[in-house]
Amino acid sequence: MTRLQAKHPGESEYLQAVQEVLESVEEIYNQHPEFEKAKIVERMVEPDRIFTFRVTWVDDAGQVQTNLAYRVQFNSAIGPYKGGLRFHKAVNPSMLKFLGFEQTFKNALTTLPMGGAKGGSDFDPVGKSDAEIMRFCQAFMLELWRCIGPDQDIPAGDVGVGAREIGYLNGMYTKLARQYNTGVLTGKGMNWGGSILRPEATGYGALYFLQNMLKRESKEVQGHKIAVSGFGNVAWGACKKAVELGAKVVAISGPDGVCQIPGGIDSEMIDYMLEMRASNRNRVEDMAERFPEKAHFVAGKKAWSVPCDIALPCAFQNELDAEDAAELKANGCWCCCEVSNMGCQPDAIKFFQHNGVLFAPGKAVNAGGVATSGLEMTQNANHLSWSAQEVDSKLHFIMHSIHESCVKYGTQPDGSIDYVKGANIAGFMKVATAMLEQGVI
Ligand code: 2IT
Repeated sequence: MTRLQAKHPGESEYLQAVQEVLESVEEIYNQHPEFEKAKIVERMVEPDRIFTFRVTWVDDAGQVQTNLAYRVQFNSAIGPYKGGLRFHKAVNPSMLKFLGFEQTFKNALTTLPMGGAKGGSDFDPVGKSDAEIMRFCQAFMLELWRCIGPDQDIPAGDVGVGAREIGYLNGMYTKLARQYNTGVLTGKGMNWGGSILRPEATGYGALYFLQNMLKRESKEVQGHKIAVSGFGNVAWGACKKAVELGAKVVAISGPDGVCQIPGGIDSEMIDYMLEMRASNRNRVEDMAERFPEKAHFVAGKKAWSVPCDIALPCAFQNELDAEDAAELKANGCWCCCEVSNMGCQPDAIKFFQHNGVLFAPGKAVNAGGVATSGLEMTQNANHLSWSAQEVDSKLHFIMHSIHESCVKYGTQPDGSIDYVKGANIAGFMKVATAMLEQGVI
């Protein structure tokens, strides 16, 4: 780790992600001298390559704007590079390296043949018009298109990149490549190669994983109070499925504060989350203004301040710290299912694990999103169009398999499951074995 720190100065998020995995796999790694001999860890912690490019575009005021953009192709031992694009003002190489590293393990857990990648830009969508979003996406694709392809690297959405952005990106790709290639991006619209249920899949998959966790404890989702952070695509899908399963979502939060919803979120409010995301205003207070009789806004507070049974971080990395974890526990929370990538800080995870709060990490919980991207790729390659029931039953199966993998590798001597360890070891074993079998490259 010390050598890695020296090689990646200041890349704290990336080092945080690597540290967690190395801690989890240390024991099993030491039992496999062939991994050590092939220097699997030293190779696995470095991305295969990173493309860096400038994106220049013109805003609505006629001003020329320049952003930085990247594609981190992390690991392709088990399949073509696959992972989302993030548009957010804080995007930098360290963030995309941590996300690409996590993606490699997550994709390995899905049971599907996909390698790991991540990309994006420090472009800030907040306050941008639709026309500005389109011009930025087009300028971004002008560079990215040479790095991607259906058997090479298949990007998708992430924070700040949803169905609208994938549309603009795909339009420009088609124009540049002079061929309609359905398999180059996932998260496409339903009329042009997209998979039914892809928009919902990350949130739905998270709730299916939660169901598997609770079943082991002879509990169920129904009747419990859930606090959710965020109001983007992932939070939206999680709320939809939580309500369908009979839970009560009592809080959603944003960068400006939290909306308390004592009666539980309803379908009208869930639909409104999509408008909030599309508006690029990035404020959760809009929900309380639109539904004053149902939601109450508290400025500067997180969702974790609202008493609940289950916490679902669905927004951004490191969004839940040790203090939040203690407040949740003190208010009666007994389960935290991390939906955002690396949503909980290491101290918060330790607190949950040492205080009897069930915890599962993002790379297991949120893998339903990329798994359904994989299902979209299969449909594209075979000119198929599966029904919602078909996709949903495959998603159920995949989330169940991921849970089984966590149980296989994460069962502790006392019978409890360390989901962090389980997910990391399961992902690691698959990628490490594939790397070993394919030689030193
Ligand atoms: O973090 C993730 O898994 C995603 N943003 C989805 C990636 C994908 O390729 O669907």
